[in-house]
Amino acid sequence: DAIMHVSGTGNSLYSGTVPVDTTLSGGSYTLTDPLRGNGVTCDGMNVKIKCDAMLDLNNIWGSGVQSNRQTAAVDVHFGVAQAYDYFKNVHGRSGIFGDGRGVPARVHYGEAISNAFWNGDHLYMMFGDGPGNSKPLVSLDVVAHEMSHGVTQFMVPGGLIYESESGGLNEATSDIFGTMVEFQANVAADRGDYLIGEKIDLDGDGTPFRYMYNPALDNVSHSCWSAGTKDVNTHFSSGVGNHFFFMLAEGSGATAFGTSPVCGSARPVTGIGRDKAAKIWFRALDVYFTSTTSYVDPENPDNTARAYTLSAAADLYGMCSREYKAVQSAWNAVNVVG
Ligand code: ASN
Ligand code: ZN
Ligand code: CA
Repeated sequence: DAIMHVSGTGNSLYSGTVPVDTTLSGGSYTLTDPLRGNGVTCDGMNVKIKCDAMLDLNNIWGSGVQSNRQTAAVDVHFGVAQAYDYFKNVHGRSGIFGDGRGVPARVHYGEAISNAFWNGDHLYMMFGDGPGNSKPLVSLDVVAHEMSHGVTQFMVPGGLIYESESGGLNEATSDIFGTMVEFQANVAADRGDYLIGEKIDLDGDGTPFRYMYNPALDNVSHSCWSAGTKDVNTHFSSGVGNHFFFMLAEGSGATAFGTSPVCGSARPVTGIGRDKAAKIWFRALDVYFTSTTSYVDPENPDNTARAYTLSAAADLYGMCSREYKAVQSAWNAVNVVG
């Protein structure tokens, strides 16, 4: 049979009606994306041990309602495509491996799992259906967050070790690019913001998983670096990197996306825009980061995110640039001082 690429239509849970790139094979369409390395979205069937192909006869996927198994799959297939395109078009990186190959994404993974993951051993993403299998963790920012873990693993030599401050930087990287993808996709139902997982509303009270402009708003994340930052969960120490990125992009104080307080008596920060901030972060990661890079390391002061983002800013904009100075001020504003 001829195998061909087809543009389908998806009715997602969180992003409204979206395009989905599919493959026609043997009379059925499948969620295999030939434009992005044949990445497949498959149905984990609410177990952990398998993932079945999803098939459709008219290439119109999902209904916008969770009870239709295709609906959450549309969010994942679309989200992975948006993330893939973001890394390729903005940063020149072709997928997780940099060689154009896609990776599988397992939707309906396990039974009522309130989480989503990147599996760095078996190399696939997986997305749980949430409490009571009713709130799938498949919003655009979360899907792009998980794919970004894969990019980090293969872009930084040895990955960015998932513990201590390097783990916090790993998490921050996924929140940063997850957010950049959300802005880039510019979906009417899910415009860009600096909240993570706000569409999922897992707690049912309208709160997101994380707040990049003021991470401590969740009562557990660190907005400001301290000696104890290395000892907390990577999703909480990511706050320092998220807060840095927010202020570098948007500035401190009152902004269109929330009020971002500087730490201690730091000077206010004037943002340089999110596109430049993301260029700096990506280049630091791509060219300079090592597997043990941290926020602050008195024994190895060169192996820090501050030093590497400054090198990246110098490469891109020059050492006398306002961008370089903004990187300095934004780190100062999260208590990572030079
Ligand atoms: N959702 C989490 C994440 O991607 C899963 C984990 O803790 N690794 O960060
Ligand atoms: Zn993560
Ligand atoms: Ca968001």
